[in-house]
Parts: sequence; structure tokens; C-alpha cells
Amino acid sequence: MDGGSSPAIRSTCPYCGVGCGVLLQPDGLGGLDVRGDPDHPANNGRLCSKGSALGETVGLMQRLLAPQVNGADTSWDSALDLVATRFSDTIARHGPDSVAFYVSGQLLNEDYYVANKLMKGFIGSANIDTNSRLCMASTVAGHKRAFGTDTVPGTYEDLDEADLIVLVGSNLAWCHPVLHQRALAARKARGTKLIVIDPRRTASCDGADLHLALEPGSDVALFNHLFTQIYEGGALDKAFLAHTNGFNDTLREAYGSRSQVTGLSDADITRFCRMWMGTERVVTIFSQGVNQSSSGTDKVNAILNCHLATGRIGKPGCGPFSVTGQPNAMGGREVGGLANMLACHMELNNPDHRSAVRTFWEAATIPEKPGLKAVDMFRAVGDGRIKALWVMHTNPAVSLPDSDRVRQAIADCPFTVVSDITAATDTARLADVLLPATAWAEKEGTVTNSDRTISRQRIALPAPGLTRPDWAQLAEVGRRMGWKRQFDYQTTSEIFREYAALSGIAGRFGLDFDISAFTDIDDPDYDALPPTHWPVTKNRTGGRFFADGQFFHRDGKAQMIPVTHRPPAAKTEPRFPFRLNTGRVRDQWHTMTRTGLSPRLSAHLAEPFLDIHPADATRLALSAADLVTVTSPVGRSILRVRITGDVQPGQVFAPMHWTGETAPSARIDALLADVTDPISGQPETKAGVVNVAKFEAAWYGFAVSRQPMRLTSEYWALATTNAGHRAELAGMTATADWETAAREMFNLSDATVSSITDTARGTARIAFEADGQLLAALFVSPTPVAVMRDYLATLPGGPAADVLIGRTPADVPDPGPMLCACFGVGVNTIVEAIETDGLVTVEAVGTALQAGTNCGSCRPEIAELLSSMTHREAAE
Ligand SMILES: Nc1nc2c(c(=O)[nH]1)N[C@H]1C(S)=C(S)[C@@H](COP(=O)(O)OP(=O)(O)OC[C@H]3O[C@@H](n4cnc5c(=O)[nH]c(N)nc54)[C@H](O)[C@@H]3O)O[C@H]1N2
Ligand SMILES: Nc1nc2c(c(=O)[nH]1)N[C@H]1C(S)=C(S)[C@@H](COP(=O)(O)OP(=O)(O)OC[C@H]3O[C@@H](n4cnc5c(=O)[nH]c(N)nc54)[C@H](O)[C@@H]3O)O[C@H]1N2
Ligand code: SF4
Ligand SMILES: [Mo]
Repeated sequence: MDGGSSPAIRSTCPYCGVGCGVLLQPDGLGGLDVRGDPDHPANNGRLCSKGSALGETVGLMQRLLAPQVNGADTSWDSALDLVATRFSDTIARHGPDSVAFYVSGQLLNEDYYVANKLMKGFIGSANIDTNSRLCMASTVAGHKRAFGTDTVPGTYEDLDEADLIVLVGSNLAWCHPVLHQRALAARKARGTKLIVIDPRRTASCDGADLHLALEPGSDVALFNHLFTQIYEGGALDKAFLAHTNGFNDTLREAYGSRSQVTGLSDADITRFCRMWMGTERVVTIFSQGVNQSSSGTDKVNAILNCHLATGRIGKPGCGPFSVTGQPNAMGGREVGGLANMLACHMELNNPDHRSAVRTFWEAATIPEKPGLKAVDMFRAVGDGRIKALWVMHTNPAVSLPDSDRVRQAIADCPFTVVSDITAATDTARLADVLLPATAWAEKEGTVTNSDRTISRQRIALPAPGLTRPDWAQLAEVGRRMGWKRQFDYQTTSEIFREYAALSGIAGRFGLDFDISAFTDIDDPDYDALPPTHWPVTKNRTGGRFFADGQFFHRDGKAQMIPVTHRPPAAKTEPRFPFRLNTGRVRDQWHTMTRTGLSPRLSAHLAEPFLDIHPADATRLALSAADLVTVTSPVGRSILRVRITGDVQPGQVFAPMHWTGETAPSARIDALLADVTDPISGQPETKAGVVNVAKFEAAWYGFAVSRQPMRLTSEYWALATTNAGHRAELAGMTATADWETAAREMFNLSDATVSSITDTARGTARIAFEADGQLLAALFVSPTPVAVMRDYLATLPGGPAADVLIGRTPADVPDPGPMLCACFGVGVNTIVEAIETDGLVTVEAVGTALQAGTNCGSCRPEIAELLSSMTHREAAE
């Protein structure tokens, strides 16, 4: 293929729910050039750091290229026969509820549709659930209680047209960066105000007018207070109230909440209420700080109640806005990927819906009772009720709470199938059968983003090895289990047409999700499908919902829900005095199977960490870069501390991304109990309880290597670099012979070594080379190793000289930790430029160094650096 001249292929980013359009240009060597699509309505050409680095993640290094049974490569026929036989046998012996599918909000609509049809229509169980249970379930439940359906009322244009944007439990700057940039653009264009409600100070607080660092889990109390103020302050929309039920009960309950539990000052609460009530065009964006809570559904309804009471819903520039996490979290909700839904927003517990779907699918029966939700599903795997499990496009051994137990449950399951693009995941390592999936850019279909836009993912690269798309794997198994006609799909377009036709039935039941205008879409039109907001019917395309006061409950009205504040389920106590909050970092995606391959993305935060307040650190005698042991009622981790005022005293924060592959003692879900919201079943992964104590390591190490390393110490964390790999290490027992240990670790039995060892001090610096080229180096010390890491990480593969000094040569400045992933600009370089050139704005830094001028994801951090330096100068 000739890269430069063929037109770019339009597709959609496989990461977050913003759903940015991308232009893909294959380089003819297996690589891809990725740019933002200026014509896609979600991003108008913008991309964040993750989207910009997509080209670095399409290599075949870690790919699973052939089916495997018990670790040995095999043919598709034998693998699929085995899967079909084992599922059929298990069902025959123990009934349909003895099997389960655990799928993902990253599947395409077409994959998801086939998975749901196979389980609910033909296997005859509703035991299909998805990682969206860990993500969007509380929002789904909240929407359904309030609106009668799971409908997102607004569109992204509302962000451009709002005068106030409130982020509740959302770190938009890092998790939906392109939407955050849209909010900042609105701020510039029309002075849109920004409020952040988050116990933690995040990058999203940069440029915010108000940050409310509320007590974890107290959102219901805050929004209940707002509700009473709306009533008292005359902000009620009385005409709109006629379209709602439940106002009086909701108000009574709202008065029962004490706003003091939020821990916020009266002045801040008053300011928040005034700004919210006084601004007609207010968008309340909410995400995992709301959903991942044992009162998640109530939090959602507390927010929706305020929008309903003011009639601020479905109109330009206003409304509640749940931003979806995964690229197709929304689509999964539409196809019925959750265990308690049917398909196309139809209900499992509605006999009319069941019968219509059964007829349409030509299925024998549709289960009447909901299937097991994610946490319960893995409990059932653990206690032997589920005997055959198929995990597709998700990594539950890492991402579910109480993950050590989940890991054990999967290991003990009599038959586990895992479909993934790599065998190097914690879950894939436990599989009996591994099925190789074609990955993003090699496969095609559709995804639905946060604002109901259906976009195409398209093929730009050939499917490598024996990989097959997820939908094709499912259809093959369906046929082999005996439903040849019903799973006779050859293309994703056939599946899409069937899905569209089924949605027409939903539409006839008066439901919102109706894309029946696509029922007869031909292949060329499906191939060319532009991004389209649903609904898509003969009479209507896209638009907002609910401004007309028409809702989906039987009487056409919305329901306000009386909600009461409940604190997080786990209580802090003397043994576990800290509240553990968890979440995401800017440049990693979930369990890092893709972003972890990119040196650029791995440079931003190369190691897992625990943020802790300076006062707590002092009390525990912790210094910067110490390691700590974090213990909870269910597990234990070892993490590097970052001492920072961004978290409140008594609270700690850790990222969710690291795994058995990248930092086995830092798997954060091992610390979280599997408590769930009683309505949505969503786990409370933002509010664990833990103890923190210094990890008394006998030695600390830092290693760089061209080739993969074998790491075995009590603590290690691995990251990809341009030159190979880097690792942080620590252990409880030091050795007298670091050279032998290093040879083993780097698998370099014969390489030439140079070393500086100080046995009395317990330090060692060891480098291996061949033909003058550096292969690997290890730095050991009894205290955290102080070397210039980002510089050393560039050296393997280059000249071996001088590496043992551990720092840049005197005439070369140390760029410091990477801040701008796109242009590779380090913190020290930026600080230096700010100081010497007197730069005062993010723009000026961009002009001087390019930093922040491509994707813009690091702009909040540059602003933070500028602000901290200005404050420092002011204080001096
Ligand atoms: N870089 C990156 N981006 C991503 C992802 C990724 O892995 N990496 N994943 C995608 C996915 S699937 C998802 S679901 C989204 C998640 O996107 P977000 O929800 O924005 O991300 P999180 O970091 O999980 O959590 C958001 C915030 O909730 C706060 N929080 C914790 N407890 C409370 C509370 O009680 N109340 C309030 N108000 N806030 C609280 C946390 O401090 C945190 O800052 O991100 C998507 N985008
Ligand atoms: N403590 C804590 N835990 C959390 C969260 C949190 O905030 N805190 N957030 C939760 C949320 S919101 C989410 S969404 C989950 C996410 O958690 P997971 O879904 O478990 O994480 P991913 O790394 O996205 O897993 C996707 C898997 O699919 C594989 N894959 C990639 N492409 C393909 C493909 O085309 N086909 C197939 N079959 N496989 C593919 C990847 O290699 C990877 O193994 O984590 C949840 N867990
Ligand atoms: S904001 Fe970033 S990760 Fe999300 S869809 Fe856009 S480019 Fe992808
Ligand atoms: Mo998510």
C-alpha cells in the first residue's frame, strides 16, 4: 500500500465515550498515522494525548494471533467446537443459568447485539452482563427511575451553549479531554463558568470558578440542599412541574438532608446554589464520582431532580449530562448488554416486549428474570453456580472489586473462554480457551458515544494472523450450538440492519431508542454512514429529548425521586483510618493493554502511586518517593507515595491501571470490597477504607533495559520506553551479589559488565554492554534511588559510556519528568523557560516550547505549574 497518496480512512477513537472522529492513514508497513477528523461533530479535528498516540499501539508485539486451548495453539475449528460443546453440555446438565457471558462497553454495537441475542434469545438465560455495570449502571437506573427510559437528554452542543458547567465526580480534563477543551472554549467565547465537585483537586479544577471538595459520598446531601433552595429561592419552573410527579415527597425528603455532612463551608454552598439557580443555561456533567457509589443511583436522581424542578432539561445549553466512559458504553445500553435489560431499551420484565423480541428473533423463549449483575456473576463463578464463562473485551481479574477473589473464582471455574487481542492480561492467563480478536483499525462496526451519536469504526489495517472479529466468534459458536439460521451473519452490515429493524419494534412500543430508518440501509450506505444522532426514524433524526415535557413513564410524566443521604458503605475505623479513592490518569487506558505499549503515554506517570496529604505523611513519617504498604479488609498493595495537598487529610487516591503484568503488588481493586448500589448493582470503587504504613524495603532499585526484564522482587513496576523498558524495584532482602542478580534479571549471562559498588553503603550501579552499546543498567540503593530517570530511560541501545553517573553529562540539561506527551517536553524544561523567559501564560509556553500546542491534554498541568511558580515568587 502506498501510504501518502491514498485518502485517509475515517474512523472513531477506541478509547473514551467522547467518540472522537479520526483519520487513519496506513504507512504501508503495518503502522498508522492518526489525526483528528475535522468533520466529526464530537471533536471537530481535536484529539487528546491518547487519541494522538494511537499509531504507537497498533504493533503486533503482544498480539494473540491464534486460538489457544490450555496454552497451546490450535485451529479455529477445534477451539470453537470445544466452546460450543462445553457450553451445550453444561446447559444440558445444569440448565441455562449455569453459564454466563461477561462482556464490555468497548464491544461494537454489532458484537454486542450478537452476544445479547445468543444469551437471552437462544441459551435462554439473562446471564450476560458487562463492565458497564462498573461504569454506567447507576446512571441507567437513575435515568429509568426519572424518565422511564435510559435517555441522555442533551447533546455536546449544549457545552458550547451553556453559561455554567458543573462537573460532579468527573475529571473531565483527563478522562474526556476533548469535551473539557470544548468547555474551556465556551469559557473563552461566552464566559461560561465552571464548577468542580470532587473531594480531590484535579486537573479539571484548573480554570474553574469554584471547587467544592465535598466529603466522599455526600453528593446527595449537596443536591438535596440545592433542591430546597430552588424551592425557596423561586427558581421552580411551575409550568414544567406539571410534567412531573413526586415533587412534594422529594422536597420533604430533601429537607431531611443536612448539608453539613458535605463538610463544605456555608459560604461555598451558598455560592454554588446561587450560581446554579441563577443560571438558566446550566449543564451538570456527572461521571464515576457519582456512579461508582453505594448510593450512586440516588446521587443521579438527586441531580436529575434539580434539573426537572427548574425545567432545565433538553433545551439548548442546559440539562443533566452523564458522560459515558467507554467508546460504546452507550451502545451497550441500547443493545441490552446489561443483565436486566432486553434489547433496544425494551424490558426483560415486560411480557409484551419479551414476546415481540422472541418472535422477531425466532427464539424459543426469552428469560423472564434478570440475569446476574457483574459482582454477583463472579460470586456465582466463585461458588460454582456458574460453570462455563465467556469473557470478551474486558479484564475482570483486574477491574472488578475484591479482584484477588475474582481472580481465584475465574481460575477455579471449570471452563473459561477469553476473547482478547493479547494473551498478556491477568484474565487471559486464567483462560482454558483463548480466542484471538481482531483489534481496532482491523475490524469494523458502529459505536454510540455520550451524546447518542452513532459513528463507524472502519478497517485500515489487515487482520493479523488468525484473528477474527468478536461478532464472528459469537456467531460461529451460535451456529455450532445449533442455531444456524439465526446466527448466519457474514457481515456487520447484516447485523446492523437486523438491529435497526428490532429498534423499530421498540419505537412502536413508544420507546426512545428507534433507529428503524436504517432497517434497509444497503452496504455502500452502511460503509459511508456519517456520524448520526439517534433517534433515526422516518419522522425524526437526532435532537434533544424532554424539553416538551414528554417522558416515557406510562402517564408521560417524569418522576422526581425522594432521596436520602447515605455515607459510603465501608466506615473508616482505627484499623483502616483512610478513605481510599480510585480513578484514572491522563495517559493510560484502564488495564494498559494498549496505552501501556506507547512510550509517549507511559512517560507521563511511569509508576503507580498513592496520593496522600502532607499532614498525614508527616504523621506516618513518610518522605517523598517512599513506598507504602496499603492494607484493607480484603487485600494489600504496595505503592509509591506522592505527598500532595490535592487530596484532603484522611483521604488517599490511587490509580486503577496497574496489573499483574505491569506492577503486581499495585493492583488497586485487590483493596476494594465488593459493595454495590442496591438498585444498580454498581460497585463502590471510589470509597474503600485502608491503612497506610511505610514499606520498610531493604533495597530500592531502578532499571533500564533494551529487552524485557524478569522481575521478581516484592515490589516492581514496569513501563515501556522508546529505548525498551524501565522498572522501579524494591525488596525486603538485599543481596551481596548484585551483578549476578542483575544478570538474571536482564537475562544477560555473558554481556560485558561495568559496575560501581559500595558494599558499606549498600549501593550498586551496574551496566551491561555489547560492542559499546548499552544493553541494560541497574541502580540500587538502601533508600529510594535518586537518578535522572527520564534521561537514563533513553540510553539503552546507545553508547554505553557514562551511564553509571546516573545523570546527564554536565553540559546537557535534564528535561525532568515528561509533561507534554506529544512533543516530549519535560517539567524542568518548562520550568526553566518560565523562569528565564518570564513566561506567564500557557500560550507563551506553547510558543516557546510547543508544549501543549497539539492535543492540549497537558495544558491544565502547565497552567498549574505557572500558577504554583507565580505563587512561589509572590511568597518569596
Ligand atoms: N485517561 C483516561 N480517560 C478515560 C479512561 C481511562 O482509563 N483513562 N476511562 C474511560 C472510562 S471507562 C470512564 S468510566 C471515564 C471515567 O471518567 P471520570 O469519572 O471523570 O474518572 P475517574 O477518575 O474514575 O473519577 C472521577 C472523579 O470522581 C471523584 N470522586 C470520588 N469520590 C467522589 C464523590 O463521592 N463525589 C464526587 N463528586 N466525586 C468523587 C474522584 O476524585 C475523581 O476525580 O473515563 C474515560 N476516560
Ligand atoms: N478501582 C477501580 N476499579 C474500576 C474503576 C475505577 O474507577 N476504580 N473503573 C471501572 C470502569 S468505569 C471500567 S469501564 C472498567 C474497565 O476495566 P476493563 O474493561 O477490565 O479494562 P480494559 O483494560 O479496558 O479491558 C479491555 C480488554 O479488552 C482487550 N481488547 C482490546 N481490544 C479488543 C478487541 O477488539 N476485542 C477483544 N475481545 N478484546 C479486546 C484488551 O486487551 C483488554 O484486555 O474498570 C472498572 N474498575
Ligand atoms: S477524548 Fe481522547 S480518548 Fe476520548 S475519544 Fe477523543 S481522542 Fe479518544
Ligand atoms: Mo468506565
